[in-house]
Amino acid sequence: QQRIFSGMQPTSDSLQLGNYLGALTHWVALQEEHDALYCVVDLHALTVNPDPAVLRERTRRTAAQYLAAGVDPSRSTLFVQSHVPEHAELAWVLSCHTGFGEAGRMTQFKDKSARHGSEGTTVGLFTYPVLMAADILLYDTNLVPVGEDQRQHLELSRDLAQRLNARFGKDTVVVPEVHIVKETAKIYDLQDPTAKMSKSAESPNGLIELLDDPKVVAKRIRSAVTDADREIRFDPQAKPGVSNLLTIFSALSGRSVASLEQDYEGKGYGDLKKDLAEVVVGFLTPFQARVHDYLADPASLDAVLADGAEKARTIAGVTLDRIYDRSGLLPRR
Ligand code: AQP
Repeated sequence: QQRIFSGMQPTSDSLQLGNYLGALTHWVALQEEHDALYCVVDLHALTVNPDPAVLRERTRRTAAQYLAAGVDPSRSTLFVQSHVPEHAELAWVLSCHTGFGEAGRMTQFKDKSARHGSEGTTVGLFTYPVLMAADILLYDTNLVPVGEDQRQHLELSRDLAQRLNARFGKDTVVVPEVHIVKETAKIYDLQDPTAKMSKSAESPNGLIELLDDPKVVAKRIRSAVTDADREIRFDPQAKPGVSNLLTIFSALSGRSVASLEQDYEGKGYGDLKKDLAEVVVGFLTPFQARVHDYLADPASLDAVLADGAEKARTIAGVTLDRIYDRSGLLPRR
């Protein structure tokens, strides 16, 4: 069986619809046929210096959202990154194989550091993609399901894997492949349909958070930016706002974009938005109820995570020992 690994940062109380459509729904589908590990990457969230109590709460909330989306702990290994110390240990080794200029070329770092300013930008934000490579390589991962924004980081993981294999022997680590589903690779902000929807968006108005009040979500969809034209047609270049709404509609309803275009021929943007709001709220309402059930029983949630960490460590330990050994570190006795 092919091995899958992916994770999300607990950087917000709620995941957003882009996280769900770009990654989480694919995780759920892939767990059927693969050996999957899904992680709440809390060490990554430290890069933006969160409040400690808030981070702890968000870590549980993120795990609860994975479960509510359908990640099944009897099929997949679900765990918290900091519970498996090998992630941080391998990140150090990989950072010694990463060029300074190479890390500096990461566009997410350039964007985020521009937002935080040079004093607000931590070294952790700079080395973030190296920790991500460690997350992936530790599990001899074959496939990494993510959204389009992670493509460049995945390329770095592949480069690092190839570098390790060239230096220490070709079976040192598995070179991972990226798994990006074209249709939902990038969900856009409702108010700025040229920017990706993001947990840390400056304004919440373009964002659909999975745990938002459904009334607020419906209102945000009704106020989504479209264009002056009246035609409901999928054309991301000319009509980014309408195309984004069609993508979301199609992904959540299972109806193809072509059939939606046909059904809405001659109708107005208001009709499309009203129906889409219903579809989104219809999805969110039971989802939120499931999240609240998981959060109402933190002891069981923590037990699932502890079990996942134990399983993950048995794989991670073997990989780390192999890489330490090939790097020339003296074995501990
Ligand atoms: N808008 C999006 N469309 C499709 N996929 C998306 N992803 C994120 N936004 C979209 C995918 O969701 C996963 C989340 O990864 P992350 O938590 O490491 O953070 P991120 O990629 O930086 O996502 P956010 O929501 O923008 O978080 P913040 O604001 O914390 O940086 C990844 O698979 C990502 O591709």
